[in-house]
Amino acid sequence: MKLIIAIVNYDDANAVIRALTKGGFSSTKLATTGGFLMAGNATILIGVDEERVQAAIDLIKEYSTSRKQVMPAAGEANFSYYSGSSMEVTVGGATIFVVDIERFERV
Ligand code: 2BA
Repeated sequence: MKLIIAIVNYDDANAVIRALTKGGFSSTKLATTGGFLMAGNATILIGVDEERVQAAIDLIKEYSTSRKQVMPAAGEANFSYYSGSSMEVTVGGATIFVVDIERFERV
């Protein structure tokens, strides 16, 4: 069994989860914050049999849209470590990690 950890744009998260549920996958959504933009995103955890990993990733890919986001200049937000002017970065579709699960139980 594998654990898929998918970081998606907050605005895409519900559509991704709906598609996963319709596809027979169980998932958990966590509210998270990206370390670079310090903006809210969503991390979706999906426990899945190895042979279905690609099917889950295909769904995540289908419902995650890549978009441009602006990193505010210092003074516009609370970025004590960043002093440059505003810059635009391309975010997503999704950042996906797949890790082995040693043990999975429902008790
Ligand atoms: P953030 O950390 O807020 O990053 C947002 C976007 O800013 C990134 O999009 C990337 O285009 C840019 N970016 C991030 N770090 C940068 C840096 N040091 N220098 C220049 N540009 C940088 P994505 O790569 O699509 O990442 C979207 C979100 O996925 C990230 O939000 C973060 O929450 C997560 N993520 C991405 N790579 C990760 C990793 N290796 N480990 C953990 N989380 C990751």
